[in-house]
Amino acid sequence: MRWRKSESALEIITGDITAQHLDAVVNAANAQLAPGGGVAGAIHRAAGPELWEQCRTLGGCATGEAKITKGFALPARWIVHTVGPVYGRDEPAAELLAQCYRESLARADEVEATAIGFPALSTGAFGYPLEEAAAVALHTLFDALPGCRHVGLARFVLFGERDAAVHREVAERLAPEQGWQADRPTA
Ligand code: AR6
Repeated sequence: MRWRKSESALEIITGDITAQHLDAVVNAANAQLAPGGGVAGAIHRAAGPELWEQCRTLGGCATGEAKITKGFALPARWIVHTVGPVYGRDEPAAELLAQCYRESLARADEVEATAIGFPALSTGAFGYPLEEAAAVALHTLFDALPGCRHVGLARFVLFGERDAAVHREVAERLAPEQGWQADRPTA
């Protein structure tokens, strides 16, 4: 499913973030930018040990910030590492989560990436309820994408059909309020 607003597009698909052939993919990182479980584990495994070599030079990452590295063995040229809020601990959670999406877009835009893939940040180990997180994420991307100089496509890559369905429902609700249109394929 795809939505459009002038030159910008947003897609929601099921898949594996590490397999995306996009300029940049986002890592749901930890504060040390170390290999962990979930998305971070998958990205470090697929990118190879050179990723940790670069990450360890970056001095960690605060909640809501984003830092960029090369993609190494990933199909993506860049990896944007951002640390989402731990639900129930890091406050204000919605603001911090929105900041992760805005900062990730900003890092990708700085290196002139034109397409970026996002996992559902904070919704795994960090415990953010999926539908609440989807509303924050989609509202933020619908708001910030048209302001990017280079990034024209944001693709949400969800691990399961249920997660994708929740994101599609939230997007259907928010898109018209934010001036985005569903891009339905013509037969
Ligand atoms: N592609 C797409 N989505 C995935 C993939 C994948 N390969 N793997 C998992 N997901 P999480 P967080 C989904 O836990 O909540 C790590 O240990 C997953 O089903 O990766 O931000 C880090 O080191 C879930 O819906 O991220 C941090 O310490 C979503 O991606 C901590 O977990 C996010 O799950 C970060 O926790």
